[in-house]
Amino acid sequence: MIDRRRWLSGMAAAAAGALLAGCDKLTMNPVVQQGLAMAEGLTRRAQRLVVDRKALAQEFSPAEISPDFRANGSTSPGDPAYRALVESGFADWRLVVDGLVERPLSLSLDELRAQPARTQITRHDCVEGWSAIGQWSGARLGPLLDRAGLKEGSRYIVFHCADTLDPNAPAALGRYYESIDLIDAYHPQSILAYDMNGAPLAVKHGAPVRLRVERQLGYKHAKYVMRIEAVADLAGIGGGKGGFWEDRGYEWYAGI
Ligand SMILES: Nc1nc2c(c(=O)[nH]1)N[C@H]1C(S)=C(S)[C@@H](COP(=O)(O)O)O[C@H]1N2
Ligand SMILES: [Mo]
Repeated sequence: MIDRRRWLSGMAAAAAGALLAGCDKLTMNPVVQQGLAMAEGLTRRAQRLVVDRKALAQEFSPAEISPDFRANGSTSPGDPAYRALVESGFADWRLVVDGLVERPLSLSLDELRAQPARTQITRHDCVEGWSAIGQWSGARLGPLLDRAGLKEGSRYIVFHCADTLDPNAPAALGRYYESIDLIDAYHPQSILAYDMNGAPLAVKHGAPVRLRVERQLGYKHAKYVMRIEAVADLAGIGGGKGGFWEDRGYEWYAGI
């Protein structure tokens, strides 16, 4: 099982690499994907990882919510612009949606809360080897992107965050950011969460808004989201690999 998982994650990395290299016509071809999944007699679960990107992540009952949900990575960003937002109770916070969109948006927290929403109880899996179950409520990403209107040619959604995780790196590389493709952006469980376990998101968990992208590992779930940018490719963003950790060697597609 361990070998299979390792093989699969290697394959996911290869597929992600090919995607980034622009070979999407091949890797997105269902026949090619089926063929890859059938090889080595993969289990149903493994096939799902490769073929069924639209399947829902498992949801849990309220009784299963973790009493202590660990906070990880940035937990109290010191960036002055972010501190000022915290002081004002996020009254001046705006979520910018721009890039390859017809109608750029700048939404207050109240406006975001008025968007089509979803609540889900899911398990967060960090690559460092811990998991926790929490309830998340937030604006569905798909309807938000439809409101902005994606332009033809947009293929990735980039999440720019407020926190500098690596103060020693040049500015463009020290700031946290993440990216997902349109399959995950339009996945029904992909939300911009503003509530956790029924209360407004705490600073340590990414206040006022963090991404939940439930089919992927923890580092994809960008906290402190300030700006959402639709792009054609990831080359010009940060270190060019699609995320803070990806720029440091992590896989871009971190499917669970
Ligand atoms: N902006 C930002 N988002 C981030 C991180 C971070 O350091 N900064 N850490 C990531 C990692 S590795 C994990 S496991 C989760 C942790 O979320 P939590 O603090 O709510 O547990 O956030 C992810 N999103
Ligand atoms: Mo993580």
